[in-house]
Amino acid sequence: MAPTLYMSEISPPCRAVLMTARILGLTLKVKKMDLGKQEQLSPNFLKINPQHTIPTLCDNGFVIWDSHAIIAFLVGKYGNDDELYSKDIMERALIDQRLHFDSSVVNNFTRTILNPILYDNAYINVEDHKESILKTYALMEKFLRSYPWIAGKRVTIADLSLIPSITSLNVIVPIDKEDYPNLAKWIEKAETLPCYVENQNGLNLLRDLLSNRCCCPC
Ligand SMILES: N[C@@H](CCC(=O)N[C@@H](CS)C(=O)NCC(=O)O)C(=O)O
Repeated sequence: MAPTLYMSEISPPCRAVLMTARILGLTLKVKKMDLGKQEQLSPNFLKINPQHTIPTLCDNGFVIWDSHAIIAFLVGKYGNDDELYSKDIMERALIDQRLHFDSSVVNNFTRTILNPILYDNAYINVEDHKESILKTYALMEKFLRSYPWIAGKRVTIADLSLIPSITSLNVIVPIDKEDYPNLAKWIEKAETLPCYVENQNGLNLLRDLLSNRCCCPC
């Protein structure tokens, strides 16, 4: 039976799971959640995930949440090889470092900026977030100095995780190609991946939503 994914396309970590499933050729049974209606707080969903976050995956009775854990699980269970998540100790350590960077640094912005918009119908002031977002771009630029992809010569789950996060930030504070050439190139390459379509849909929704919710556009 296909694993069930509780998700919303607008959510960057959900898009990371959709991209991973697409690259693995895995069909998911998708259950869309409306965070605006707080569906994640329904008693039924809380029984599945008491932390009430999406993405959440149910695979034959096994429940796992947090996109980073989910995509590693999907590659381990459904991947034909370890291309996306190397078993080489050093290669995997680098992938893990980038995943934790996404989880602890980049996702902070998507949470701080997007949650008030999604849950409270709030407006955001881009200027309040610009400096820290630019610092994140500067770090990504450095990470991409030695390799074309974020953790080496080929696409890994670290790219699949960071692509939705960074492209979402790009909607809020556009990435200047002159200042961040490696980062801009990485996004251009990401856009050519067949699985990118899974990011594009949600990104379009996000762009529409943010177009009338951001003050002080930069
Ligand atoms: N680190 C988590 C973040 C998950 C997360 O915060 N998801 C948001 C949507 S982008 C959510 O479910 N918010 C609902 C809530 O926290 O109640 C992941 O990567 O899955």
